[in-house]
Amino acid sequence: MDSLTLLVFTFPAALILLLFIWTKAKTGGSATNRPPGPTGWPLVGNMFDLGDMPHQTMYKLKAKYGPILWLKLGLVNTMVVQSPKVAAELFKNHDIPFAGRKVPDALTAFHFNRNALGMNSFGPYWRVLRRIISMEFFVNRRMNETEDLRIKCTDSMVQWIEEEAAASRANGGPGEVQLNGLFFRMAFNLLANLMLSRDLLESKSMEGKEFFDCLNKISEMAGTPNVSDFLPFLKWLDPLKIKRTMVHHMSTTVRIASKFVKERIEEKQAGKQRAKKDLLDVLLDYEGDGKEGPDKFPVHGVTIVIMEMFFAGAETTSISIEWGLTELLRNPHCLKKLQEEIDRVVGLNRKVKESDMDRLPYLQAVVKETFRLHPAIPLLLPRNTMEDTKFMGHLIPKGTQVLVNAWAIGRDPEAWEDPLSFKPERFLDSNIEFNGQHFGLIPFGSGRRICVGFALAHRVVHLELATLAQAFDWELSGGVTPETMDMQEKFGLTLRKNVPLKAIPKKRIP
Ligand code: HEM
Ligand SMILES: *[C@@H]1O[C@H](CO)[C@@H](O)[C@H](O)[C@H]1NC(C)=O
Ligand SMILES: CC(=O)N[C@H]1CO[C@H](CO)[C@@H](O)[C@@H]1O
Repeated sequence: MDSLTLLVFTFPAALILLLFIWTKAKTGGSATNRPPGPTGWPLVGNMFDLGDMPHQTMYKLKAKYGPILWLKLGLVNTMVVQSPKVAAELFKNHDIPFAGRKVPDALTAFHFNRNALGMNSFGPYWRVLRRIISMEFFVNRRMNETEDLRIKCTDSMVQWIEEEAAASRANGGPGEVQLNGLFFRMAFNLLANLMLSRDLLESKSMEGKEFFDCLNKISEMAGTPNVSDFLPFLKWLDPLKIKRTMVHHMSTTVRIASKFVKERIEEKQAGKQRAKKDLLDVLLDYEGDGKEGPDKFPVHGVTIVIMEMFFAGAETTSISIEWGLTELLRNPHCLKKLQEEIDRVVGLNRKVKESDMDRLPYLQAVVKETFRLHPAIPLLLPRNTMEDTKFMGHLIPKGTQVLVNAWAIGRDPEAWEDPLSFKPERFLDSNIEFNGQHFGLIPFGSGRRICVGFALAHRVVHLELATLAQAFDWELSGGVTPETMDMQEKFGLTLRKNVPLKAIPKKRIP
């Protein structure tokens, strides 16, 4: 019997048995001083109550149980934070006890979790790695130096869009372009330039393409939660073959990434220096102070961090751009207002650049409104409670998984007027930012574990949306109208658009 068959047979049998015993375990409630939550089934808890849109189900449960929800996902105690007030309490007053990470089983392959920044436990290794990456790479000074790379990758994206439109017309089509893949390519290409000083897409070698394909697959898989994450005793079965498939793609990615790292080490040994340090230089040049963290980052560790930046940055950035453009097409008056602003401030004779952003308040409002309704990682990255913690009158045991429903918080009717409508105007007279200081808008999280790539993502999303609005007028095709556009989501670690956005670009600038 293979493991799947075994699962299929043993699972229902166990369930039926437990139904007979009929002891619906009470998971929430005051007896244990846990937050309130729905009663769970024995063993599986609330795992199958959440459906395929867990963020939406949790949001609905808020009406009944309030802003702190207690769930049992298999054997994993889970606390879900669903209002700005509770998020503020968590990040401002209890950040450290909740600063660990819950690691999905699939990400233990290749010790990914022990080497990556985002999956590492809270401690000296994480702290040193985080400090180096944020102070020596994602700082504004360094980001300023790499604007030319973002402009180059943006130009390529515009060119790909034109080429695809032309190809469609050449085939007798309307000139329609499916955009998600092009946005992902742009983000991937940019990360390769910034992290590795390599143009992986344009190089003739197969490596770039192989790397791209594997990353694409892994990003997809990392989001599928799996039975063994919640019922750890099934781990050895690897019920859905997640880990095995993951390991396969991951080993290719590790192989290619470690080759890049080794080549760089050889270059350094040969005394070659580059004018601008990329992330790989920053990681390899690091030397510890002997007080905290390692003396050097191990080669495997560097390889994993480089890979991680691609997972963390490519898909999040590209789906945010897709959702943003989708909202602009669904609300044509917003696109028009944005284009008027850009025409007034920048004009049509030159391209938008990063230093224009301060003078484009409506663009900034569009980006905020996009992040409010479509946070790329709807439940943020799962935190792990490092010690028994008293939180707002509840006792949260060590090992509890903490999810922050940024999607629900962005739609909280107490925090937002008319929360379901896309209205960038709401931000024009407000000082709300998404930098983790305003708890009604936390697409990048907050506290010590806030997104380390924030500065980059901030620049890229503004620049791309501005460019897409400046360079093109957009039309829908195939009988789709702004009113009938499909807005369904597809849940994973990231929140994708279920039906990819397609539109016809009409060139505005000569
Ligand atoms: C629109 C784009 C992005 C969004 C919405 C986003 C969102 C997030 C969120 C919600 C977290 C978890 C925060 C928490 O636990 O409180 C996170 C962490 C992280 N992000 Fe991003 N991110 C984006 C782009 C990027 C980029 C471009 C990079 C790097 C190139 C990046 C690298 C990371 C890393 C390494 C972490 C883990 C940090 C840690 O655990 O210490 N992200 N991001
Ligand atoms: C980065 O560039 C912007 C303008 O493009 C400038 O205002 C800012 O001072 C620069 N920051 C640093 C740290 O160099
Ligand atoms: C909970 C669960 O079973 N999640 C996913 C596990 O992986 C498979 C295949 O990747 C998905 O189809 C399941 O939804």
